[in-house]
Amino acid sequence: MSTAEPSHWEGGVPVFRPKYDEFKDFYGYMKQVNSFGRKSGIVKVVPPKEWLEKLEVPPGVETLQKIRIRSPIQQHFNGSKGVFVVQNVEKPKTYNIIQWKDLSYDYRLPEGGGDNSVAGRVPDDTETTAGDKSPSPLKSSKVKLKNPDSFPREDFEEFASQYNHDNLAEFQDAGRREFLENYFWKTLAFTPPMYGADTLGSLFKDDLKVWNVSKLPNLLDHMETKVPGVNDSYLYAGLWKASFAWHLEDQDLYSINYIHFGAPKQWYSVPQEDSDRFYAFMKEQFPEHAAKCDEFLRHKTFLVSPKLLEKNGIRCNKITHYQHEFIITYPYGYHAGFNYGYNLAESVNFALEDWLEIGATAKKCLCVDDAVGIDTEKLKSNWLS
Ligand code: AKG
Repeated sequence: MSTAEPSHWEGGVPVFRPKYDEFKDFYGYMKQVNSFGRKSGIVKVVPPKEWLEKLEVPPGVETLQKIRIRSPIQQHFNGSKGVFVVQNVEKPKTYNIIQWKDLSYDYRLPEGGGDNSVAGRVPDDTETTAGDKSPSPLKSSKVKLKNPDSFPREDFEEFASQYNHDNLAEFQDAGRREFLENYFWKTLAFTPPMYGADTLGSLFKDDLKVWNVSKLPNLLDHMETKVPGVNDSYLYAGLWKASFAWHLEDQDLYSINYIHFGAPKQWYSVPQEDSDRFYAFMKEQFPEHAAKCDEFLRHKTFLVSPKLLEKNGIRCNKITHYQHEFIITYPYGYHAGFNYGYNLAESVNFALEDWLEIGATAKKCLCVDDAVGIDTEKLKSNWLS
């Protein structure tokens, strides 16, 4: 079998820029990059322009209208010095995308850092800068309080020209990103971010046959039922500081994450060679939780900073994931991260043949009764028949 070569490496993460001909066969391409991801924990795939041209960019009014962010979580972080436990409090509220963007103005990024930052420079009056007082999309402070289903089509027509993050350019500045990343780890416990995570749905058009996250050809097509987030895609509506704690996927599956629009995500991954040492380190940091459940990291509530991991001899890869790019996560590749601001991503699990053995021996967390349990023998026989 042929192996694809990364175009370059970033923070220990291989980055692939396939030509459309190599890219179009999702399953085949995943096999070609597998040996890299099975070592680095995650890889980035930058899709070719021919694929991007097939997408609805910018999203049409109907697409924007159908987005719903249901029961977002407020993430309360407890801890200090790079070690945190998150408590997720579900908010019984539904937002449409206009309301979600409006909410992002309550979760502004701090000023500072970088060559082009607002610090030490007066912005001209045409630009929207982080931390300034931009008007809300529909010029009303009551937008958030309205019924998400009551917005007329005209509101979405107006919003269609401003659906994206207002200042994407700032994330291209390495100094600005470094400032924000350090700020994130220093102030994580100060104000609880909001995350619209795990909402069933897809933003891909049904007729997209190539790399459509909601219908990727893979082994999980042979499952007999749809399991939300596992073989049915989830949408993730991010805001500044909204985080995903260190974890492996359910039953140690693969996952894929695509940012449709908005601010980037910061990702961290532990190379599989260090995963046992990482687990032992996490046990030391969170002894009470570890004593109650061997699979405590599946609770997705524990964050430690990359700096602390490195200080303790555990390698931590890192990469920034921009809109219109994919990150793939691999079995035994612990990963974590956060969002740099308002964005919308889509993610799902998948499996290659080599997962059958992995899935058969994956350990389950018994604290929750709805832990995913795919019958790998049945899947194998469905797949072979
Ligand atoms: C995944 O896609 O596998 C993740 O862990 C990231 C989820 C997120 O974007 O919050």
